[in-house]
Amino acid sequence: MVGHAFMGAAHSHAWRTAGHFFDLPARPVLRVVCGRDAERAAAAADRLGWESSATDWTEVVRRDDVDLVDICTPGDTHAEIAIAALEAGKHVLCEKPLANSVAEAEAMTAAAEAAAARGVRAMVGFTYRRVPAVAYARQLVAEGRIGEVRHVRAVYLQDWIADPEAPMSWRLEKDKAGSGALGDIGAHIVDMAQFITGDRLTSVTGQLRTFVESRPLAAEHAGLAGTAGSGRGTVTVDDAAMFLGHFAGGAMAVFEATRFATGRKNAIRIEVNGSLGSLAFDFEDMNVLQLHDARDPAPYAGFRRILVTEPEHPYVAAWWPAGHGLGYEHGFTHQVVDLVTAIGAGVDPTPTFADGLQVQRVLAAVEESSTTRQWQEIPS
Ligand code: 4PW
Repeated sequence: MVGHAFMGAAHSHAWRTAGHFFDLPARPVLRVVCGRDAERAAAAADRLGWESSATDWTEVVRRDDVDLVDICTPGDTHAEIAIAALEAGKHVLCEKPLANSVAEAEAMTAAAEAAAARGVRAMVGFTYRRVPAVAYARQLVAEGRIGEVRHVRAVYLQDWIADPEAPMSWRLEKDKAGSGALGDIGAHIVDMAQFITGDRLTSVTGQLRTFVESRPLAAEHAGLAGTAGSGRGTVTVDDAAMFLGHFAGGAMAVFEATRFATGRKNAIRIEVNGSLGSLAFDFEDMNVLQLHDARDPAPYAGFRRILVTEPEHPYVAAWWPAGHGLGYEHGFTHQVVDLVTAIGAGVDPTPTFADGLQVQRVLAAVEESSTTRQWQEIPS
């Protein structure tokens, strides 16, 4: 694994846990974790359960005792590491968004497709697809439970930088993160909307906004929180993004991604309205999926709250008895399960790098439309 901060901790937990609950075709061995600073990488190896640590990823991706490279670094390094790993014959799991630009994502997808011909697999980490309620929503749409999809309303709301004195982080620097709320969290709702509907965005138009352009530099950072140090830095990404979209199948979509929604911590809310009913999900109540059946007689009609903790629901049978619930980390565990299962079966895991590239094209089109104020087509 390359990188060992917030995502590195989430992925490590998943690698350690997956085989305890699911039958995997291979047993993950946490061989080596890589970071720029030797002392911090060694401490991370110890804390997160890796056998060893290293500082040079170019050596790590070539090691004979490494079969898979998990990329948990900021976006500016994804393309270089992923392409080198795939060329060295290693399977790759890469955090989202796939890259910082469409050009990088295209190069990564080309490398993944060349590697697939040699049996080497690549997957991008859109982990919220693997929340059972989200996977179940997709299943219900695919079964025709809500009929023809007409509206998708998706928001991703956080507030960790709403305070103008919250310190800088790599997530606020364009050269490291590629974009701000748009790529970091907007990418998730684009992926989730396309995943749940089984459809593809064909055009978008939107706006980006940076509310706070100067912030204290960080003394240190852990997860999304940091403590302010001395000096100030410039925010070079969007704080918030909103956009409209059209789906190939005819549905209309509204998206909003912001880190300035005071009081909202990780509110990923998606509502899908179809000709026969509606579905609604909120990550802050992640074990629940709401379903409205438009065929119910009026006196009884309304949204029903389905507790997605039954063994019939996606992923759930491997865990706890009904009603005992799952959390943020389980999506990452399911990601490992699906990846290792696909590798064992000799098939491409999803979302593929091509899926990541398509999301990247949506992000780029939103950014472009924010300047041109025109609708932008998404090339298929
Ligand atoms: O899901 C989100 C991520 O994609 C997390 O809440 C934080 O914001 C960490 O990175 C992004």
